[in-house]
Amino acid sequence: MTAHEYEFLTTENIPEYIASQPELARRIDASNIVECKEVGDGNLNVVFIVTDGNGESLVLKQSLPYVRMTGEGWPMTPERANREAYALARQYGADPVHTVSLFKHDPDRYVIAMEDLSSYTVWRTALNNGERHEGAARQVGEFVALLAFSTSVYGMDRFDYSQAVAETQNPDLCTITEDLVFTEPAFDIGRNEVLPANEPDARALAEDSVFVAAMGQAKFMFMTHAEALIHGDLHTGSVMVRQANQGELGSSDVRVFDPEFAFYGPVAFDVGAVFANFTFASARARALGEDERAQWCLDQVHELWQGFSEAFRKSWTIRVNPTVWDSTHCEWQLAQWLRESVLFASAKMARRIVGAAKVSDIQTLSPEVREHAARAVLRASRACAAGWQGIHASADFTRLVGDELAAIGTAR
Ligand code: SR1
Ligand code: MG
Repeated sequence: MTAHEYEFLTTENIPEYIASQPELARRIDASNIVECKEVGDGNLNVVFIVTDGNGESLVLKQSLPYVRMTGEGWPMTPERANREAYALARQYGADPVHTVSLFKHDPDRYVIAMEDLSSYTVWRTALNNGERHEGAARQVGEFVALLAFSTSVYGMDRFDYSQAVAETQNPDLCTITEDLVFTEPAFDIGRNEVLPANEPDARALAEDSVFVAAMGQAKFMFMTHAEALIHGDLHTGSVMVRQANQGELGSSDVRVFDPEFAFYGPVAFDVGAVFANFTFASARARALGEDERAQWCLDQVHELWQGFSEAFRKSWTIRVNPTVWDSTHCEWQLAQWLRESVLFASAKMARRIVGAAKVSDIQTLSPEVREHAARAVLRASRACAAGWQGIHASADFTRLVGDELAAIGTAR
């Protein structure tokens, strides 16, 4: 018997599983399940949406003892379900409006049950379809700020902070990030892949000593800067959006999910990850000749940063110790995080173009178009690696990246 022997969920055994879990059987009629579909489109887990005859539904997510993307050849601790359950609870405490509700955590079968967000769309899919969810970027910025503040020493007791750092160690999943995001873009161990036309671009990236040095700095920060509980994999595929039913015209509902990579790390890692994902969306639009939309996608960087910095400044009024952490320190911290976000964005851009786990924004472009988009993103990544320390405003990032993406237009 291996350390991780447990029964996997299947469409056949899910009714019995729900019947055995009182917290779930209260929410959905296990004797009258009318639909059970596997919808997981991530790289790691299986995800089912289960619906009963009364229209009640929930989501069951189970961690497998390996990486789903590759199969059993890449073993991976299913304990990640436990990390995710912990993080969801903390995120709910920090920002319930933007967090998916956790119904039940089963540490024996590595299952978490959550609310069904079928009325939402994965943000990456929405962006790929050309949709604009106004206000969504700002709300993601608010989410990151509320989580960062409330789980850092600015917002919590220092003894509780130490305990939280200890409780959230997540070395298996952090190692994936350290390898795939920071090391492998420049040091291929056989998992990288690009179009033949982009091979010179990938080579130039790997031979760029400024990029390599920047990745060394980013990786060290990632491994040692236990600033706050971070989501750890905050891309546009980890956010659900929908048009708000009420409120301002054009406003959006936003929910963040999938925090299995959560741990105490650098706050800017989450911010930079989303900056990079707006860059993919913008590169896609540029490559498709939609220049005005490309600008809108990049403008979301500014929106996110506004949401983040405003929410952080607002939280600052209730910091636990205002002595040396005065308003000067708050502005210093925000300026530092903005620069670091650009550094982390650089890493995230490169990894999704050359590395093992790619993004549909770029991959669903025809090879003739993709070649130009991929090249531009790699150039943007290198520009960020060279220029991150000189960033003073979010507009500096959009200018830096925008100039590289504009080259796609001339290449068409
Ligand atoms: C082996 S897991 C590959 C990637 O999928 C996740 O979404 C993370 O981004 C990870 O790096
Ligand atoms: Mg994920």
